[in-house]
Amino acid sequence: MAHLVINEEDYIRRYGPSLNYTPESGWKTEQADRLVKTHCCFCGVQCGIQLKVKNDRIIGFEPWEEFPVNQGKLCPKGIKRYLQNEHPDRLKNPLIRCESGFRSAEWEEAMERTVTAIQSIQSRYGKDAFAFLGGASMTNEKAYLNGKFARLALETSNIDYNGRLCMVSAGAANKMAFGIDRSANPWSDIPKAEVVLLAGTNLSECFPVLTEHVWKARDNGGKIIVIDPRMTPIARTCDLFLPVRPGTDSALVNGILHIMILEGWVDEDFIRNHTNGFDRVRESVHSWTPARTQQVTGVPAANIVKAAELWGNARTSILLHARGIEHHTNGVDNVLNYINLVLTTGRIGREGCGYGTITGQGNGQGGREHGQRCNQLPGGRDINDAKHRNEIADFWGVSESELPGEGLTACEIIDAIEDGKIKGLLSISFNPLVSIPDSRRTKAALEKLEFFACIDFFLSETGRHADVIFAGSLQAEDEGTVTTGEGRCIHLPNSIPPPGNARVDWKIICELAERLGKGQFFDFRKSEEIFTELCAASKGGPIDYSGMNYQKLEEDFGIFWPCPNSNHSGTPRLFEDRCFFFPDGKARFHGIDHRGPAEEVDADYPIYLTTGRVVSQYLSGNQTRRIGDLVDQYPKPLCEMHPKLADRLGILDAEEIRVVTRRGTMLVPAQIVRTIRPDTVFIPYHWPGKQSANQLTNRVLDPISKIPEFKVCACRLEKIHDEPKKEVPS
Ligand SMILES: Nc1nc2c(c(=O)[nH]1)N[C@H]1C(S)=C(S)[C@@H](COP(=O)(O)OP(=O)(O)OC[C@H]3O[C@@H](n4cnc5c(=O)[nH]c(N)nc54)[C@H](O)[C@@H]3O)O[C@H]1N2
Ligand SMILES: Nc1nc2c(c(=O)[nH]1)N[C@H]1C(S)=C(S)[C@@H](COP(=O)(O)OP(=O)(O)OC[C@H]3O[C@@H](n4cnc5c(=O)[nH]c(N)nc54)[C@H](O)[C@@H]3O)O[C@H]1N2
Ligand code: SF4
Ligand SMILES: [Mo]
Repeated sequence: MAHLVINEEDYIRRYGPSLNYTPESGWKTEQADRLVKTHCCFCGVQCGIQLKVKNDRIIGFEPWEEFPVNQGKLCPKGIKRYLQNEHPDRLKNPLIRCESGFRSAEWEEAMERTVTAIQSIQSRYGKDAFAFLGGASMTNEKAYLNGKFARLALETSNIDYNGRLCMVSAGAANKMAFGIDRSANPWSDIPKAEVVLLAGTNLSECFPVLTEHVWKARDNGGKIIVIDPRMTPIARTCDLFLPVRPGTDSALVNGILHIMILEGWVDEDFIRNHTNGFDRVRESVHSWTPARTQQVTGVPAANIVKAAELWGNARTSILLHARGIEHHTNGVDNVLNYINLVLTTGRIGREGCGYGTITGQGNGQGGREHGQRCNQLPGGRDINDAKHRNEIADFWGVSESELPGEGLTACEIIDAIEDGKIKGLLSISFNPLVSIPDSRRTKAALEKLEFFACIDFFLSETGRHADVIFAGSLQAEDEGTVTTGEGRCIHLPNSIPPPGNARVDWKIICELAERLGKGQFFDFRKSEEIFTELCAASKGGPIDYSGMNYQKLEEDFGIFWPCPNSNHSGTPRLFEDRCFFFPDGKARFHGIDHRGPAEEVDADYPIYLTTGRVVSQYLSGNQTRRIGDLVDQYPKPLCEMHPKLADRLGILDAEEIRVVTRRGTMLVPAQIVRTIRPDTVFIPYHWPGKQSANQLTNRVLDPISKIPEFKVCACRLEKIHDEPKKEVPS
């Protein structure tokens, strides 16, 4: 295999000192047997990387410069990801709960226990009393298999996935506005845009490698607008920063649209010929004068006008957003309104012109496409649509009536467990105890389960509540595909086998299915066979992969869907023909009447709390909290606050304080920074137990997407040595 060789100086310049290098003894690289060209296991950018493998162990990495998205560059997590495989905590055997905690068990016993429990629970309480939770860190193959397993083997309607905490607001809004749920442009369009608008994304910490694409736009003379309550690293280099009050984006966008319409900075031809519903937008933005918008959003009126002017008059532009606008009870509205901004100027479907949802998890895009959502069948089909149901029932060789209907979403599944309606759970690639809001309730729910099994490679905080833990596979230990934030489906070769008695995830699922008497539907011998079936199942559906195969994916750094036949080379940029995915070909505007967050600040809880990420930690932290260098960069949660707020409350930098919400209390050191609104505090959420930000957050959901409101609730700050002013309501 051809690979890139770089010398040690280059290596150190790029990646910093290595464990294998000391100034005294020089470069001590273990000689690899092979280099595997693959991708990072973390975020949705899916940077290319080459893993160094020796004797079926991963011993390091080298850059993969040919992969166009990152051209060899990696962020701190990508650099350290290889340290997971050899980690001493790696689960190598199934575990079964016992009096003293957990004991190692044989696969036979773990399987038998699980199947007996599933059958017992379902015979006593009905099929839906056993639920399945999946995840979008897993490959497309596993996403497809999870959906098929829940519907045909468990026969439950209650399957959902951790993406429900993530990109579902965009998923819903994209479908409502464009008729298709995918970013419209490849990242290579970013540098070609005259204006790049970044809404609710801490791009440089969460998608570090994309920062360079944005900076290239600036090098080309482009202007960058950032909308965020915090002046994140990318905001520090932008041309216009709008420090929006948490939860008020849809008001802000109404204010910007108000000016654009007033000034005529709209593309009337595009609106007339290619869209519906603009009149409703005119109505809903009518009263959003700059003064009113400033009052609601906290953004100075002059800068609202400036944003309208920059966006309204650009010749090319890209709007990118992530969870900052989605993690709200009005998350779908927010995304729809930002899409209104794009459609109003007609700048979409051309080079350097468009829109994108930056997907979070490694397979944030593909994980939401192939049927592991409660309302979805393969190929992005709708489980409530009779035609779609018949297509998949025929494809699987079952009758339509055998397919369960729409089930509960992820947080609703946890609620139903708490209510005693769901009694058993199988979870893979999800750590809800850390990642779902109001963790006290999540814990109560997990303790109520009659039976809980999970599949993981590290014991997670949620896993500690399990009866059975199956030792599954890390990304490098399996083969498969993922679909990146661009809509590019890429192939991940198998780098090494799972260690010890650990097994490849999908084989665990297939064996459970067989033991449940449904083996005929799960007769897969390699992941490629699952992909072939997934592609065939998607044929004719809204998300069509049917022209793809592993070889084709390898040949051209992946393929962008739709790819509806074997001669098709994929679709990097959507809507080039000005045709949207509705019968009339027109995109849809949605007039948005701004709704505030579910919990407003008041006298008792006067400060906004928002939560999110830091660069060196990943999600619930179950993977990155085990990697020393990443822990050193940011070892524990801190509560970011503005000096004005700190002064008012007499709080010093690094002083431990108490953050109180209606859900719970957290002790956390203050971090005093000038880069946050004075009415807002920020806590990253990557830690469990008493360090978990989700002790504080509010489990209220967007009515359409059912995403929780992670990005805003009301809190108060207390000095620990002061007496608390009030009892925390229980
Ligand atoms: N280092 C790191 N990278 C990651 C991840 C990780 O855990 N760690 N996770 C991956 C995943 S799954 C995801 S989903 C993405 C998330 O990527 P991002 O969405 O970029 O990250 P977050 O920190 O969740 O939130 C982004 C920003 O939203 C802002 N924000 C809060 N409230 C509002 C609001 O009301 N309006 C606006 N406009 N902004 C607001 C916050 O201040 C924050 O800077 O990152 C991916 N990449
Ligand atoms: N307060 C607050 N909470 C949040 C957010 C926020 O911004 N604020 N963000 C939300 C978002 S956007 C997200 S995406 C969620 C994420 O929340 P989770 O999905 O719960 O977080 P992960 O850390 O990815 O948990 C996945 C678990 O699966 C395991 N795992 C990972 N990959 C695989 C695999 O391929 N196979 C198997 N078998 N196991 C695997 C990991 O070891 C880990 O234990 O958190 C949400 N929670
Ligand atoms: S930017 Fe994302 S995909 Fe790239 S190295 Fe970092 S975590 Fe991995
Ligand atoms: Mo996410």
